Amino acid sequence: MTIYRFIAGVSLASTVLFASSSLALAATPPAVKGRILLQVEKNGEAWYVTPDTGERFYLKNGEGAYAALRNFGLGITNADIWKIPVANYHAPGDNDFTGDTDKDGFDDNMELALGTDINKADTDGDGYSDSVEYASGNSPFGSTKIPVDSGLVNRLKGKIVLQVEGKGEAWYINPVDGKRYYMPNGEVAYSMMRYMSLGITNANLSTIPVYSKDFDCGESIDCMVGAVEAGTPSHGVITASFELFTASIAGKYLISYEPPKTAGGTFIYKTTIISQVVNGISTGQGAGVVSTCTDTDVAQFVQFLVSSKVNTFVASPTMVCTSAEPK
Ligand SMILES: [Ca+2]
Ligand SMILES: [Ca+2]
Ligand SMILES: [Ca+2]
Repeated sequence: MTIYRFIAGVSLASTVLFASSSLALAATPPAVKGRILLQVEKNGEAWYVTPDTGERFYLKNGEGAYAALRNFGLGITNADIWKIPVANYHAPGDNDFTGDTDKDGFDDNMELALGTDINKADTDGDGYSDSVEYASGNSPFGSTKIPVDSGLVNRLKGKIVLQVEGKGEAWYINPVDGKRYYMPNGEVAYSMMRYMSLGITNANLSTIPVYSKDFDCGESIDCMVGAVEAGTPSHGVITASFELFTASIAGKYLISYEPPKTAGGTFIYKTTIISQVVNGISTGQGAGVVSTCTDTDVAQFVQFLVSSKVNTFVASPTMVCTSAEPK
């Protein structure tokens, strides 16, 4: 029995998809739905293609990947997830790698998610280690087989599932092998998804529509930056303190972004004050601005978002916006 254990040093995509640049695509081809694509002609940017609508979402980094897990994740019961084969994967660059205490071939992180004993190589004491049991389709908890449900696996291929009866553990169902890959956090998810990706040319990527529903970035500025760079409508919460003229301001703000509807069009961003203190006095909630920006180069807005992360808002000379207090 071979236990596959992917190790560090694996570089970018192995296969370039649609290498023929003359191929014109009318819609997202089924082969890329649920897959991760890597832009090999740029800097290896990674995109997740939604399995249902075939739209691509930009995975900027680990934070972006974590946001994707939360937004795209479907709840799954423990009874159902048990019917999906498990892949044994240790992601390159997994900084939270907690090792394999009992040396059974499964990292502790993975065992905690699976419910096997992290201190016992052979949880059920039948002579076969925990990872060997899963790899051979046997239960590590007793003398039964894992009841793989191929119909369920096929329905979930390319999807991200979250264990609603557990701690929200996230798994990606790889459409290539129909196995579930555990993603304990955004960094692991990001490196794992890149590892499993397909290379794609810029021309072919451009035929796949960008994710168009409002994307909830939570408190991740990196996620919001990624969404804005990609042209996905998005919102996120910024916590910042800054000086404006003679005022010291600290607050929590909801910021939303609507991309231009057409090339060269305007984009809109809105702020809503969740809480704000000016010179030590609370100004309450709700007030904010709606800005229609005539500069189509969203790089300026991205710069604003990035600067908010370190509380040094950069005023943009070229991002010209018409702002109004909301009614
Ligand atoms: Ca182990
Ligand atoms: Ca074990
Ligand atoms: Ca066993």
